[in-house]
Order: sequence, then structure tokens, then C-alpha cells
Amino acid sequence: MQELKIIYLDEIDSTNREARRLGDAGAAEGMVVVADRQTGGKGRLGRTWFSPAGTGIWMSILLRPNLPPEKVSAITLMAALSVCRAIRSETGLNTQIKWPNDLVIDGKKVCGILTESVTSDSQLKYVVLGIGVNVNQTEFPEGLPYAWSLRMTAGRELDRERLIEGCLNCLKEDYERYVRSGDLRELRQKYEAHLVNLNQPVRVLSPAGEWTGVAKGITDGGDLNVLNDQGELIAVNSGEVSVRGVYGYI
Ligand code: BT5
Repeated sequence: MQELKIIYLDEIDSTNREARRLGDAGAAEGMVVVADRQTGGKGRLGRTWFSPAGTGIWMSILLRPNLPPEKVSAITLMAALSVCRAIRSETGLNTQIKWPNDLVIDGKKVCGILTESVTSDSQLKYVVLGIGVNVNQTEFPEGLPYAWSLRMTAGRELDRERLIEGCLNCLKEDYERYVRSGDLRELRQKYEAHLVNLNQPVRVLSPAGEWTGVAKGITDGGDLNVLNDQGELIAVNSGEVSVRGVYGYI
């Protein structure tokens, strides 16, 4: 990755949307959009992301990896690992990864990641990596029972600037490892070391239906290996499927 160039905004609809506007206008890899507040923060599959002012990290990074489109989904997992490492080293909090794109503390969600790619003639034009971290919120709306902030566990206000810098440093390092091989082979072990689902029973929510099994780790491509009740190991794709704990969110 070339040098990072950070744009700070007070308010925007969505930092992912803004990064896409920059991507369409030909901006270089390494452009980072950070906003204090998002009025239309996006989750995956059309869901919304609650992004109030003065509390969280809402940021998106423009990437231009020289890889085929099918390699992009692993970027979400790479970023989950980078942000997890950064939060651990900047705050000492025991953050874990919930496959594929969430970070959790004490079983609740402190971070979500949304990776979007733009292709033309089946070639990858660019990727927008969107990261939302709940840093200093002290409460959440009733409709978000699993939302949690770093401050709610740390018991003190945390420095968002420092966390952003820590995240970007880890991301830069992990992204270089990821583009070198085009998959997660250099990051898989570390990812699994922080994976909250590892060896845990999971409910797999796929378009074809719901089934249960035990999560056994990830593939180099970012799929989750789940041992089903018939003893078969099934690779579950991160683009199409969510997992939950058998009794709740984890
Ligand atoms: C995600 O989606 O977790 C991806 C979130 C990505 C947000 C970042 S912020 C910067 C960038 N710009 C954007 O517009 N987006 C990215 P998903 O796995 O689909 O989870 C969404 C679900 O999480 C929602 O349906 C809610 O249930 C819940 N949720 C919404 N806001 C939340 C929050 N602040 N904290 C925790 N959970 C939240």
C-alpha cells in the first residue's frame, strides 16, 4: 500500500459511500475517510449501522488490490484481525473475533466491518473497507441488544485518535501480508487465536436454511469450517452466511 491519506469529516451519510465516490473519481489506494458522525451508516445486506457523533470510529479505506474479485471477501477477515490486534494493544481489552466480520467483548458487539467491491467487466476496480468501532458510548438504543462499547468494559474514556492510528498501522501490516499471497495463509493462525467461535457450537444461518455444528477454524479463503452433526466438515462462505451461538448471539 502506498502512503495513507486521511480525510476527517464532521458528518457524512456513510464513509463507505464517500470512499466509493473517491474511488469512482480515481483516488489512489490508501485514501482513508473518517467521520465523527454518519447519518446513513451501512451494515451488511442492507442493514443500518448506528453511528452517533463524538463516540465511535467510523472510517473507510480505499484499496486497489491486484487480485480477482473472488479474493475480496477475505479482506473482511483480515481487517477483523487487524482491528482486534490494535484494540488489544492500545487498550488491553480482551477483544475477540466473531466470524467473519464482528469484534466482540464479553459476548457483545463492539465493531462491525463492511467490505464492498466495485468491478467492471469482471475485473476488480477497487475495494472499500469500512470499519465501525463503538469506542466511547455509554448506552445504546433498545433495538440494539447486542451492541457494546470499549468504554463500557474499560470503565474509562478512550482516545479515538490513538485507536485510529493503531488500527491503520495494523491494517497496513496485515494488508501487505494478504496481498502477497492473495489469501489468509499468513494470517490464519493469528485469526484463529482470537476467534471466539473456535470449537464452539454454532447455528449456521444460510439462504438454504439453518443447521448446527461446531466451528473448527477458517480456510485460507476465509470460509468457516463447521463440523456438522453427521461428522462432515463443511466450508461455510462468509458472503452468504451468518453464524450465531446455539443459545444467543455467540
Ligand atoms: C456490520 O454489519 O457489522 C458492518 C458495519 C460496518 C459499519 C462501518 S462504519 C464505517 C463504514 N461506513 C458505513 O456506512 N459502514 C461502515 P452487519 O453484520 O450487517 O451488522 C449490522 C447489525 O448490527 C444491525 O442490523 C444492528 O443489529 C447491529 N448494529 C447496528 N449499529 C450497531 C452498532 N453501532 N454497534 C453494534 N451493533 C450495531
